[in-house]
Formats: sequence, structure tokens, C-alpha cells
Amino acid sequence: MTGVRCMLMRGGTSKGAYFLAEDLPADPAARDDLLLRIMGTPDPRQIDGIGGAHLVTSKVAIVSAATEPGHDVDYLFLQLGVDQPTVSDRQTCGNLLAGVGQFAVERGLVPAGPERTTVRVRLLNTGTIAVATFATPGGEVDYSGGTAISGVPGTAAPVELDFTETEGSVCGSLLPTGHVRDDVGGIEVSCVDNGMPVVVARAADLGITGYEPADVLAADSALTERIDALRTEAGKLMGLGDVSASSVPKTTLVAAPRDGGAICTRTFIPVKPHPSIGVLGGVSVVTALLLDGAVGSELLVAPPAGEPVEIEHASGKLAVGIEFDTTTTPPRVRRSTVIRTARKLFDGTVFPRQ
Ligand code: NQM
Repeated sequence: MTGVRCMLMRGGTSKGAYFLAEDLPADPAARDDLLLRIMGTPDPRQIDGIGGAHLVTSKVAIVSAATEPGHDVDYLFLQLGVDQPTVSDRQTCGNLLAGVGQFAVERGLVPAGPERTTVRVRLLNTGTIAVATFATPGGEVDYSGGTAISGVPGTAAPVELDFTETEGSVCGSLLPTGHVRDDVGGIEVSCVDNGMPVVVARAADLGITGYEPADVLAADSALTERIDALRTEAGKLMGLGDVSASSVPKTTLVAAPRDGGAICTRTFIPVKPHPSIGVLGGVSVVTALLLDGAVGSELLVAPPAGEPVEIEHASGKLAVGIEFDTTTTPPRVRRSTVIRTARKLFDGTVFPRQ
């Protein structure tokens, strides 16, 4: 049986299989078929593969050396379904991105610095560049450290992620509907794309408090239907066409903060509750809430200017730093930053189901 070289990594609050592009078939159809068999999709338990039976653990990162100047590596993200045999490249993933730089060093694509290494990563799904900086004492990746992130037990080495030019990276503009606020089937929403297309609505407008645990939301089939209808209509307004089989747009329901953060969120990917919130999903939500007139901006308890905005989510908090260029109208996002951690879980050969 032929195996494939693979590294399993936790990236932020997600887990995925990382491959060098050269270790996978070049033909996308053959590649996707192989990846489905590696992950054990379709099967709600992914019992015959290495997927973790949830969308945030059914992910793939494909990395290769850059072919153009200006960045070090190319990163293609693929979201694999769990119970459906789907492979989607319509979104990127900021959580798996947190492991891409270390993977590139481990595979010899990028030389490690003596203390820290900075890797410029082109996100092939969106065409934008992210910069990842992490510890490489003595020229080796060190995954251990004292940084805790919500949704992951224990601590690990911090990875600084810095994003620029993410505005409209999937839909073409920061406010893809052309408005800061829209009415979709009687629900007020703000549709935004600052690296991830997201529909922001008030939790109360969908009949929930916004503080429910993820498993309670997952069991609420009426809510799932409402969110599906909302995102399907909003997706059309955002220029994404028929999104019924697409992982974007995500939906984030917001409520007043109650744990010292700036806003409380519950996110759906695209209709299943996220255990926390995605990285670029979080960046997009914060960007929306900082815009005058955005739905939910009245609930935001904004920190002093220049300080990160802490998003409360179903398993803790995510801090997002956003720098706006206020000399333009409307203001443009200059850069956004998030701290994550990542860890190599195993490195070896994976054997796909036949
Ligand atoms: O928004 C889940 C995750 C993500 C994506 C999702 C992500 C991001 O938690 O950048 O990280 O939104 O499907 O990994």
C-alpha cells in the first residue's frame, strides 16, 4: 500500500494534515479523492481516517516554496467535509496558518533564524499575504512555551500572525453588499469580508441569548434552519452566488459581553456551531463591529484605541488587533494581528483508505 508523507499539526484551535504540494497529486480531482480517503470522509466519525469528526479537525494545509518574489511559501487550505464528501477551497483558515511557518522550516523550505523566524505566507485561497513569526532557538522550531489560547488546554510557544490587505479578499470588497447594514428576511445584518466572509447579526434577533453553549446550539434544529436561510440569502447579496454547498459565508451572532471582553459571539461554520471562532472570522467580525452603523456595534464595549479587541466565544476569548487608516472615508484596515499557538503532533506516513 502506498503511503503519503504527512505531518499532523494543531494550528490554533484547529487540527489538520499538512502536506508538501509535491507529495500530493498535481491534478486537483485526484488530490481531493486521495485527501477524502486520508481523512476518512464521508463518515460522521471519520473512523477510517485521521479526521477528527468535526469541521475544525477535518482540514488540510498544502504548502510549497514560493514561485514569485515577495513571500516565502504558498499555502493552500482545503476544508474537507465530515459526513459529506466535499473538499472546498473557497475559504482560507487562519488557525491552520499558525502551523504553516513551522512546517515550512521543518520541511526545509525556509531557513530558521537563530532565535525567531519570520515566514511570509501567500494564502492561495485569497491571494493575500500573512506574516507568521515564531520561536526557533538554536535554529530549530520550538513548539513549547507559556502562551495559552482559549479552546486549547495547556500552553505552547506563541505564533504572531500579521495580516495586511485582507479587505474583500473573497468577495472583492470589505462591505460586499455595498452597505454597512442590510435587512435579510426581516433580520438586520452586517455582511463583511476582512479575510473571511461573515454575516453578523444580533443573537436576540434570532431568538437566542447568544450565551448558549455550542452543544445546546447544535441541538437547536429550528435555529440551524434560520441560520441556513439567512446565510443563503446574504450570500447572494454578497455576490457569492449559490452558497448552499459552500463553507462561506459564516454567521456570527453577537450579544453584549459578559466576561470582561468587548463583545460576545456564537459562530456557525456555516451552520454548525464553532467551538470558538475562526481567526480571520474573528478579524472580520471585529472589523464589522468597529464600523459606524454596523449591526451589533451598539453592543461593543470597545477597548481604548490601539488595544486589542477581545471577542468572547463559546470556549473563552480571542484577542484581535486592528489598525485602521482613518484618513480615508470609510476608514481602511491597515493591518490585523492575532496570537495563536501550534504544535507538531506527528510526522510520518499516512495510509489512505483504498
Ligand atoms: O477564520 C473555522 C477555524 C476556522 C477558520 C471556520 C479560521 C479562520 O477555526 O481564519 O481559522 O471558520 O470554518 O479554524
